[in-house]
Amino acid sequence: MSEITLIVPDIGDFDDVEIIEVLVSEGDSVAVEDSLVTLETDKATMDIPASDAGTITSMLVKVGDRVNKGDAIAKIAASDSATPEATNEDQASSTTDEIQEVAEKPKPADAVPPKPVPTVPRPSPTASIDEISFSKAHASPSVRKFARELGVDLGQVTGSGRKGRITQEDVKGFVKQAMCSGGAGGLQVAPMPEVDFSAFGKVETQPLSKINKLTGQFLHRNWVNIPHVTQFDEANITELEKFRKSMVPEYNEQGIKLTLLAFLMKAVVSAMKKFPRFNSSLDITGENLILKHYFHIGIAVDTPDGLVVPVVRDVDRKSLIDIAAELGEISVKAREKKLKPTDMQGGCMSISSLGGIGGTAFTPIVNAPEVAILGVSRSVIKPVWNGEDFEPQMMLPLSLSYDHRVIDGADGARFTSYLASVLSDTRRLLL
Ligand code: CAO
Repeated sequence: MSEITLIVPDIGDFDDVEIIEVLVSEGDSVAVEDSLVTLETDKATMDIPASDAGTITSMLVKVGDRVNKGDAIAKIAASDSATPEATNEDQASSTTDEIQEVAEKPKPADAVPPKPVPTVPRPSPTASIDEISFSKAHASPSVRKFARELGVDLGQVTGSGRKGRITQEDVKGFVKQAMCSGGAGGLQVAPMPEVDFSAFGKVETQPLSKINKLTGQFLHRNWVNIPHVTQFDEANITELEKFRKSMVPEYNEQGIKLTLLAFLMKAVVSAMKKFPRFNSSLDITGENLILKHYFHIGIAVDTPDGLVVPVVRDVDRKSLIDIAAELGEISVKAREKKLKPTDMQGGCMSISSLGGIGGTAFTPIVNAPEVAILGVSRSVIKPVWNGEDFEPQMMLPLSLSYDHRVIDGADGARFTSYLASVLSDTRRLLL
């Protein structure tokens, strides 16, 4: 058995290309063409395949390293079927043709039938693969291949890698979740019956918008997978509204609409700092909490095509006025369909404000992988007992939904009580 060094082949005109994923480790057996590492250039990601088969004896690279043609990736003890006579030069002269670029063309659904995987019980992770969203998903060729083998629609998988890239672990986690929710002990629900509505009167069929379809899948997944609890509360915003309204004309002149939402975002961040579990996510195994030290807030925006949730970053470091200005910009961008996918990623907690529309309370669905969402309804003037009299006070209804796997009921109530106290006296934001 001979030792062979696996190297980076000819990767075209790229220099110093970063390794974003290492797909094998010491002791793994690899076959010829198995992917070893994933590289990312400005334009695409590419997998580097093994030129020989064998068992990896040492890995010579790690995530973050930058490599060029001819650099060593790993050493293997070549197996019998290997071709020991192949030299490094032979490997280096293999062309980029061998490397699958990420910009995979959509294929007809029957061109690449997902292989049945006996270990995954019915129902399969997805009923069918949406080829368009699959092709647009941000994932390396090896992850695409892996997803196809399991019949996973990458369009439905949330990426945990850099810039939202989907990793092999994300695909495994998706399958695991599908198994838990669909397998023995999981949800066993009868399918919806098909109804001929025209039998009861005149009807018309309207196709759902792309946003409606994507949001629908996402909300359904979150609703089914997350044990939701909604905590209701009220905040006395009489003083806050007096102050805000006194400032409105000054900022209107600068084209900035100083709405309640900017104050709410600041107050939510203050509460997240006090209760850090609200600024966390469960990892893909469901066994660890990832606590975040940044404060990005998603805002649900109602558009003619459906709901989108752009994210305002670093709310803790921005002034109320900067936040109000940014809110104005993202609302316009959302309604003009100018938001980029990255504008909607990285949120820590979301706010859904229906205050401009109406209602007294509602139960928003957690925007996973976040663990909580604050719903806000229309504020009303109510008589509030001050110990001696009833006083008219402006009360804001709060509806906080949270993931009960991460947040206890007591903490849910503490969070809204604290939030209400901050909103009733915004000087607390300075503390
Ligand atoms: N109580 C009473 N009035 C309120 C209010 C509240 N809680 N919140 C806002 N308002 C008022 C505003 O002051 C404004 O009044 P004027 O026009 O007289 O100034 C009016 O309602 C409209 O506000 P707005 O909608 O322009 O601004 P906003 O900052 O409150 O909200 C945005 C911005 C983008 C969140 C909102 O336009 C929107 O799209 N909301 C819908 C979100 C949604 O669909 N959520 C459902 C998701 S399902 O979970």
